[in-house]
Amino acid sequence: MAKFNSSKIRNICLIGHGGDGKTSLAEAMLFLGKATERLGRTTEGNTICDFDPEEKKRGISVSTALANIEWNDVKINILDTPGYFDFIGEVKEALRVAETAVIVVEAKSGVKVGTELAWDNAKDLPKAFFVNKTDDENSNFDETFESLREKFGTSVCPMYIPFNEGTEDLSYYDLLTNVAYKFDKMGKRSEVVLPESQKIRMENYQKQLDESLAETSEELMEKYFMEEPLTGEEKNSALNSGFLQGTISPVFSGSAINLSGVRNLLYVISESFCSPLDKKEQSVIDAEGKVSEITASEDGPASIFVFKTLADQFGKKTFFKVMNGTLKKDTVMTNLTNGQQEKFARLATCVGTKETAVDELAYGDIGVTVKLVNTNINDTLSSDSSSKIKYAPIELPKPYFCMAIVPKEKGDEDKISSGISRLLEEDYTLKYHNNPETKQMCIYGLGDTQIDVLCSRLKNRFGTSIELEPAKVPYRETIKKKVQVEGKHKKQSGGHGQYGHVKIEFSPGEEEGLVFSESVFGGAVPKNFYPAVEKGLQESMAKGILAGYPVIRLKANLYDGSYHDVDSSEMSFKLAANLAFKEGMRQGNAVLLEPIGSLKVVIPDNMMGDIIGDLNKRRGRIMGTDQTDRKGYTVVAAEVPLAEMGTYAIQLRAMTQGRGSYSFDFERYDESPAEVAQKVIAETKKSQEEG
Ligand SMILES: Nc1nc2c(ncn2[C@@H]2O[C@H](COP(=O)(O)OP(=O)(O)O)[C@@H](O)[C@H]2O)c(=O)[nH]1
Ligand SMILES: [Mg+2]
Repeated sequence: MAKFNSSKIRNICLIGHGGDGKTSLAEAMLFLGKATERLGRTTEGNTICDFDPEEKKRGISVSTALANIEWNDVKINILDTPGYFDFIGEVKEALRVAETAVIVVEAKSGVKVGTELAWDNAKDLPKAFFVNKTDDENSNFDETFESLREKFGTSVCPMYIPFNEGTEDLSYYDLLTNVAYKFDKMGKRSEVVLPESQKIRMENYQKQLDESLAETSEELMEKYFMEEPLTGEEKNSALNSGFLQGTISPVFSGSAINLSGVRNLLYVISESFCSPLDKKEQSVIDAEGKVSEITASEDGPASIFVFKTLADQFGKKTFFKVMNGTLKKDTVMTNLTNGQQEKFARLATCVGTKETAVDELAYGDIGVTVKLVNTNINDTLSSDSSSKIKYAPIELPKPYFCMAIVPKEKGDEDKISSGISRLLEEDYTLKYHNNPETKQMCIYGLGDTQIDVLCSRLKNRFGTSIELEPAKVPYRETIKKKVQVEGKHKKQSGGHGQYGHVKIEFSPGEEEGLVFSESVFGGAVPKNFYPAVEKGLQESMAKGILAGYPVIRLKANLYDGSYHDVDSSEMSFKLAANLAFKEGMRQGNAVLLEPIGSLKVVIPDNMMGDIIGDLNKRRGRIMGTDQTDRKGYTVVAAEVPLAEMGTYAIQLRAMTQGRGSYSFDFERYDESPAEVAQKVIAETKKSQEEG
C-alpha cells in the first residue's frame, strides 16, 4: 500500500509575481511541516526550494522545485515556481500537475503583472490567494484585496483578514469561524480578542464574503439580495463547491518569514483543497493530435506523465505525476512516445534535493525517479505496453529571442553542442540551431535572463566558456534587370588548354532558386556542357557580389557561346558560367534582400499606440489589429524585417512590463531600402576583411 492514498494527497502550485514570497512561503510550510529544521531565507540562499546555484547567485527562482510535507495525515506536494517571465515554461509544467494554484501576492503593492499572468496561466485550476508580507510596515491588506477584486471580480473571496499589520501585534481574523488569532515565532497560533475598532471593518469583509458565495447559486443570490444571513452550512458548502469549480477564489493572508497565517493555510489545504480524486478528468491526445478528456482510474494500470527533468552531476532525474493506477517500484514501464521500456528501479519523493525512497506512489501523487534513458518532458509511460492513452503535452510558448554563442576557446564547439542539447532537454522553451549559413551557433529563448542562465550552466555543469553576440541576419542578393552577358574562360598557352565560352541572359525570377533554360542554336555550345553551365551558375549563386550573401530568384537562359574541340571541358564551362554570373549581377542591378517576418504581438488594449509607434521605428508594416480570447488584450499583426527584431523581446517586455507576448515567423525576402543595404554591405565587407 502506498503510504498516502489518493484522497490524502494535495498538489499545490505556488505562482505569482517574482519577489512576492512564493519561495519563502514554501520554506515556511516546509518548516512547519517539519521537512526542515531550520527556516531558510531566500536572501541568504539557504532555502530548500531555491537550491540551484543559479538561484542562489541571482536571488530569484529560475526553476520549479518540488517538496512535500505531511500535514494532518495529508501529503502536500508543493511546487514552488519562478515568477520571472523568462521561466514561464517552468510555471506551465508545474500547473499541469497541480490540482490547485496558490497565487502569492505581497500586501505592499497589490496586483502586479506577475499576478495577472498567474491568474491567466491558472485559468483551468481552482485558485486561492495568499496575501503575504503583512508583517511589513508598508503592508496594506485592504488596498491589496481591493486591487484583487478590481482585477479578478467578486469571485475573489475574503477569508483571513489581518489586523495590526506591520506591528508586533499582527493578528488575523477568520471570517468563517469569527475567531481572531495571533502567531508566535514558531508559527503556533493562539486566540486573541478582536479589537472593537476592527469590528466594522470585519463586518464589511463578511459582506464581501457573502457576496462572493452568493455568486455560486441563484438560491444564495436571492438570500443575499434579501439581506438574509447565510447559515454556516450554506457558507461552507458554497465555499467548497465554488472553490473546486473555480468560481470562488478564497483569499488568505499571513507572513511567510514570520510564519504567521501559514498554519491556517496548511489546515485549509489539508481539509478543503481538492485531491486528485476530485479531478479525475485528464486531457489526452490521440494520434492525430486531437485533445479529449478521459476519466482516470485509481485502480487501473499504472501510467505516469513526465513534467520535468533535471540533469545534475549524479545523472538525470525525471519528475512525474501518477495519472492512473498505483506505481510500484521496479515496474517496467513503456514510454508511449518512443516505445522504449524503462525500469523504475527507484521511486522517491523529494524535499528540494533531498529524496526519500518509497515503494509505491498512489494515483495523483508526484514523485521522482532516476536513470531513465529515453524519457523526456511530456512523455507518457504506462505499465500496459499496449496502452494508447497519451496525456496532452504541456503547452509552452515558443522562443523567438535569439543570440549567437561564441566559444571562448577554439575547439570547444562539440562540448558546447552536447552541453546545450542536455540543457535543452530540461527546458523546452529553449531552441538551438547551428546555422550553417551565418556559421553561428544560435540559441533561442524567451528572454535574456534565460539565455544568461543557460550560459552559466554551460560553464558550471559542462566546463565550457562562451560569449554571446547578436545573431547575424541571413541576407540574400538578387538582380532587378534583364541583361545579356558573356563569360569566357580561356587558357591556351602550352599543353592541354582550357576553353569555355557562354552567353547568358539573366533575369529576375519568381522562384527561390535558379531557373535554368537554354536556347542554343546550331550546337554553339554542345549539349553535354549544359549541365556544367547550370552547375557553374548554381555554385556561383552561393556567393553574391554585393556582400557575399546567397543569390536567389534568378532566371538564366544560355543562348549562345562557343567551344573548342580539344580544350573544352566541363570545368572550363563551369568557370565560364561563373564569369558570366558575376557580370550578370554587375549589370543586372544587384540588390540586397532582407528576411521579413510576420509578427503577431498580443498586448493590453491601452498599449496599442506605443506598440505601433515602436513597430514603425522598426520599419514594420502594420497589417491589422484584432480581438483576442483574452479580455482587455489586442493582437497587432505586422510585417517586420528580421534585422529590426533583435531586441524586440526585451523592448516589448519593457514597454508592457511583461504583459506583451509575440510570435515571429519568417515570411519572405524583400528588397532592403538602399540606405539599409549600404550599411549592411559596408559592415559585412569590413567584418570579412577583419577575417
Ligand atoms: N517582510 C517580509 N518579507 C518577505 C516575506 N516573504 C518574503 N519576503 C521577502 O521577499 C523577498 C522575495 O521573497 P521570495 O520568497 O524569494 O519571493 P519569490 O520570488 O516569490 O519566490 C525576499 O527578500 C524575502 O525575504 C514576508 O512575509 N515578509
Ligand atoms: Mg522564488
